[in-house]
Amino acid sequence: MKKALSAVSGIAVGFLAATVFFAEFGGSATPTSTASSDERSKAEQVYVPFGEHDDYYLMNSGGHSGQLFVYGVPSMRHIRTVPVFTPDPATGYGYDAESKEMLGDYTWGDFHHPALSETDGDYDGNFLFATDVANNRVAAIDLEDFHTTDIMEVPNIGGPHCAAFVTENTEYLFLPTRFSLPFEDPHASLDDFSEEYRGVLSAMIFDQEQKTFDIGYQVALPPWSYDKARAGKGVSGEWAVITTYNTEEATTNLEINASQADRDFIVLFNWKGLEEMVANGEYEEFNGEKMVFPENIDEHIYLVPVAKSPHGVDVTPDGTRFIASGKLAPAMTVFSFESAFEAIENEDFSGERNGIPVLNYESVMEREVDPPGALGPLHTQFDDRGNAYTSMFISSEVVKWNVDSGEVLDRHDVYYSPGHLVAAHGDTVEPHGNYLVSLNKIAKNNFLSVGPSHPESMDLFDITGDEMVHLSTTPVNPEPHYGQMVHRDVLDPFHVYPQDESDPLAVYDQNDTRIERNGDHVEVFGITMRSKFIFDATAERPDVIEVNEGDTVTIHLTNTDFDQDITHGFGIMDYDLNFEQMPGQTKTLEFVADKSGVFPVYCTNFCSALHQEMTGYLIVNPKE
Ligand SMILES: [Cu+2]
Repeated sequence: MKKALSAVSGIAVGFLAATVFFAEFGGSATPTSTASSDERSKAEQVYVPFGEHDDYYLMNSGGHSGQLFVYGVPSMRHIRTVPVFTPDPATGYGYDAESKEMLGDYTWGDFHHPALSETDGDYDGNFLFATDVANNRVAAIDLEDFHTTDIMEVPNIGGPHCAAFVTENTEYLFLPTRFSLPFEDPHASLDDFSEEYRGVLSAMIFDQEQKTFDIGYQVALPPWSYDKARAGKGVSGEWAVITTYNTEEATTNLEINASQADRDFIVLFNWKGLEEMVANGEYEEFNGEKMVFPENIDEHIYLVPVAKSPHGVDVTPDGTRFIASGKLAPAMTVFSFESAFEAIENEDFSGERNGIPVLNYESVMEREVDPPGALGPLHTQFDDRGNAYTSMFISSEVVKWNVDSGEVLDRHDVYYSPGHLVAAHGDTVEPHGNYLVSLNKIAKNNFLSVGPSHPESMDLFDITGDEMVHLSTTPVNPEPHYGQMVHRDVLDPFHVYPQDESDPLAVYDQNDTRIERNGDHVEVFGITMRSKFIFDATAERPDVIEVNEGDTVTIHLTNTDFDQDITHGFGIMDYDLNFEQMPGQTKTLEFVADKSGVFPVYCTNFCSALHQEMTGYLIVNPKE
């Protein structure tokens, strides 16, 4: 495994190069002019010399921007924005026919927790999954080209905040939801919340060959809010855990009313058992889905009491324990999966809620870890030496502690108010134990002021030693709810779309370019290449499309520059249309020519010395 080794060699190379760099440009690198040698060594650790690449990809959710942000670690440089739930003119996502259909009519999404696909409990680099809390959508980003490949709107659910968390071999992604909604009667009154509402969990399946989602089954959970979820690993591989809050079933002023009970619950369920039940036809058809009702079965779904209003729940790399962090209780609670299985076996229950057995807290809980003065524990990541790292939202720090003993080993401030932490492979069976990033909600005055709205921020830590070393702080696009840090060797993106002779819309030879008219439908089969558009090679002006006002126009374009990084664009002035076209790619634009006149078209993505000449015209003749 590369991990620590590459970090160490990276530091050594970085040190050499940085020495040269700082020697040459000594005066301009302001922070070093007054920095101690200790500070310089931090700078060298995050410096990636020209010609070298970062060790890790950090893929952060972009919250209500609906986008994915990709950074390099340790440099923390922003490398790419990938649009997922939101249209993006820079790439034409949401403009071309295929992505427009995928997005539907939505103009925003609330991208929460990203999850990489896994094989044997570690990232396999194939896909990244995302959920949209605002519009009940789930998306897959293909990591071969870093583009969104499928989006599905999931019925019956109310904001998949807990998602997406995948099982060890990406059998399922679970989408438990933040809001409970009316179940049978879509207009059921809030007065009847406890009887008429449900918080539905959706077990999603992703077909990696077809690159499409499907729903395996759904579970009609009690009318509570579901906050975070994790799939088990190894011994707990067939199980998953979800935190709940508002088990008070309050319908207003949740700040107070959902914080009354001393304990909420973790839902512990056996996804494999539920899968087998559903395969045997033991479910009820509900609104087109296979729905399981926990109160009607006597196995597979249990509740574990937990300190009030928990937020995160995380599973240790070896899969033996799950750790809940109570945002209103200052402790991390360590639970044993094996004790839970034993309690289930022995029916060691303290009662039931909504028809679901509640396991005896004392039997399942292993220890409560309560570092003095540490407030607001939220999320936990892991290293490769048996240690856990938990973010403290209120006391703005990371606490490092040993999972086996509960001993607190180190604490370090972050700047400020951390939500999630993300470590290198930090939620897999094999964490790398070298880098940890704190995703902070607040930056205050860390960066140049850009007005009243301050950026969020990321703190990078070196966690290879006994003490965490703070390396850098970086502004970050809002809002990173979570991230995935994956080693660069796991991914292998391609650079040019392969020629696809079976695609009837693709044109690879200038002689095949053409403009076809069928009634009031005009269809263009054209080419983009350095440095021109060819819509019809036989025409007097091959770079002109002439249509009549009111025509439906379909333009298929193929970029025939099969060269790395020769990307073109296609923008039509005054028609609010633009897309990016990567090497070898075929894309389609569809619109109604509802304005007459002469409209320049041009390449929007700088491509060559004669990029400025890469133009043409759309001529729309007025109605007679
Ligand atoms: Cu171009």
